[in-house]
Amino acid sequence: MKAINYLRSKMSTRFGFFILLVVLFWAKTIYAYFTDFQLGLANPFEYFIAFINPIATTMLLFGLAMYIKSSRLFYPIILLIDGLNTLLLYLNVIYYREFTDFMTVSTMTGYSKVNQGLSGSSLALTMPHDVFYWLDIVLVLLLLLFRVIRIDNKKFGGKGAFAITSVAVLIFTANLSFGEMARPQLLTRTFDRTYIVKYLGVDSFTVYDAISTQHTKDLRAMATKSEMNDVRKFINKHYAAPERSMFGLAKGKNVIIIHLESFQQFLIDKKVNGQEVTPFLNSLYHSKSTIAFSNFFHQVGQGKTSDAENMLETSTYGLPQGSMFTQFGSDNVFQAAPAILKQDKGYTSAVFHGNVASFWNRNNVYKNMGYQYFFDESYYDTSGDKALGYGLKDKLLFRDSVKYLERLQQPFYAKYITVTNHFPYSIDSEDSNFKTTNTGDTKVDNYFKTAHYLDQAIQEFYSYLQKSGLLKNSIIMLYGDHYGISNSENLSLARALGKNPNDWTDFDNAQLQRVPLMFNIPGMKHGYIDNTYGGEIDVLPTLLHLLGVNTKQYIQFGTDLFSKKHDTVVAFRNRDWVSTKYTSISGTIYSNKTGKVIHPTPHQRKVFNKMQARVNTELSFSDELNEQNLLRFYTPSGFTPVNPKDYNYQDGFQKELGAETELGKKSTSLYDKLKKKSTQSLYKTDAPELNHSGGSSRISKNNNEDN
Ligand code: GP9
Ligand code: MN
Repeated sequence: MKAINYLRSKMSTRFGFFILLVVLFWAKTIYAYFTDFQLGLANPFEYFIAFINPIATTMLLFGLAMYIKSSRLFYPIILLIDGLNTLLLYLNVIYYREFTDFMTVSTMTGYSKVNQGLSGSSLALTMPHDVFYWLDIVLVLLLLLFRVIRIDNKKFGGKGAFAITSVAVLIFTANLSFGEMARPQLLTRTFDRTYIVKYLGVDSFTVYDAISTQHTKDLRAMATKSEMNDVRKFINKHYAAPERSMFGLAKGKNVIIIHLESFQQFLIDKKVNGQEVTPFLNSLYHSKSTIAFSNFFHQVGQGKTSDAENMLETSTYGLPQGSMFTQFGSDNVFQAAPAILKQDKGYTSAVFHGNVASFWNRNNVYKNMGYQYFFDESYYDTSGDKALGYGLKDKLLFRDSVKYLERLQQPFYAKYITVTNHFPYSIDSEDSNFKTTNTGDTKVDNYFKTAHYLDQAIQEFYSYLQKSGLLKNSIIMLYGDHYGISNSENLSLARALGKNPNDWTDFDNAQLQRVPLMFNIPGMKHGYIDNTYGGEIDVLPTLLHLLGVNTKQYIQFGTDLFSKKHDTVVAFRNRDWVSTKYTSISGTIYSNKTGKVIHPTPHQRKVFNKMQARVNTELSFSDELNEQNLLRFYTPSGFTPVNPKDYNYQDGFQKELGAETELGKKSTSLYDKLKKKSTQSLYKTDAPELNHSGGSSRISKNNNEDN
């Protein structure tokens, strides 16, 4: 009893209250370090630093309130600081569950543009134990309310407050030097955010990140043409000339791109309970009219889908942090596939995507890329159960796009961005009867179900392409944008893949970053499975060469997968890499054959260092190009810079009709080629949503033409 009374009286002083809040905040930060984050603490010294690192910043921040004299202001303000700091910690926890990474300032601000959808999946990312992040604040409020802790009306001297600040700064300095001891150049090697959090904490990381973001802004203002020349020199040296037999193989054909959301290579040929997960994609994979890649890797960073799109459309990398689309996509100069194909070969370009146009800032980026049409959510009926968190279900996306596809002038470059196979992989029971795995991890189990659904959607689309006659005039490129099962969930996946989770290593995680890449060219007879190592950065030059477009003058970091000079070292966004024989993870080298760490001979070490240096240079040049918007200083000969003002995605359908009328007999849309006959009735889908009557009175905003 005595002890309790003692504590109570201590907490009823301002200083005691301050200490109480600091201790509670420290405790929950440590809780986050050990439950939700994986900081990779390797030795007692690292544990020690992790334990002390929340103290300094918490004292510093909460200590600000101690300068306030009036008690009426002091209590609300210190609790507000506590609440905001908790929010920052908690947002990082949520973000970490999906991205295995910490939130950067640009991600936070960028995310205002990435609206909808995200909130749905954030909710799915919450967990019961999250109450611990908020419980302390509620308890303290109750203790105040019931006067267990009393308000201290005595002023806390400015001197006392200054003493707290000084002690905080002192602890911080010590903390920083411990960090530097453990990891020299801690703050200059910005690409590893975990290290900064591990040694300095979430608050310091956020401040540090804000400063470096400002730094990028300044860099951009100072950039000149000479930086662009350095990039050009690197690109010229790296250029890989096309393989003769492949150049122009698909010349003049329509290009249909199918973006397989969150689709990993392990799904191909995978059976669950004796049933193929993706039988149709498997048949395409093995088809003689397909060249499929078996060692193709995604290379995305935090920008996920948008990073994949950026690589495929521009052959430049996403950014080391945040998303290129949301950070720079509104302002940067692009020399992207839609504009190149329009100018070089007269292609019409369009994107079909059942989510809102603002997601990943696409509505702005696509204009800068020269996309002529963007059929976003507003063009589709998404009422009732036709849509999930990220938009229109895939079977409906493909079906309801026909109306717009058949009116596009040919040849076209059309991209379908699917969404159903997206985290958290929820699917309505009516959409799936696939008997899935029983790993105990619902995300993993459902992943097979949504992938199966996506496979069916593509099969239905293919059967339409066949019937409408589009198939024989097209090259269909399919690719997986990035992992669907994150590294932290791979342990649950391991069993489903017939592996022992106890033997699981970083090497295994890296190998799972394979995604499909297939070029399906109906009519071709010599398709095969190609084992060449490559990544998303290589797609654009490969595709352009297949279409007979010369790429030499463009700034592209990838190399044609079919070229003899193709660069087979695949760089991951965090500077790890995979080559034909070795995989490098944070500098540790694994043999691809055995999956074991190798201990390099001095000669091997030299070779690996050289490979690492090449990877670093390539990523750095790409970052310089994008961060400083260097393409504004270089226009390839024969290329006209894109003027985003020429594009507007309102009334896309009317615009298509306008083009048909204007071209008259010269119109090449499928509709006009078939003597003004629609192909919509050829589409067959078993999507159950279409059988539901009622509930769908809503007319989509742009879908106002009767057909
Ligand atoms: C939504 C979508 C998802 O429009 O493309 O993006 P992701 O979350 O995979 O980056
Ligand atoms: Mn994606």
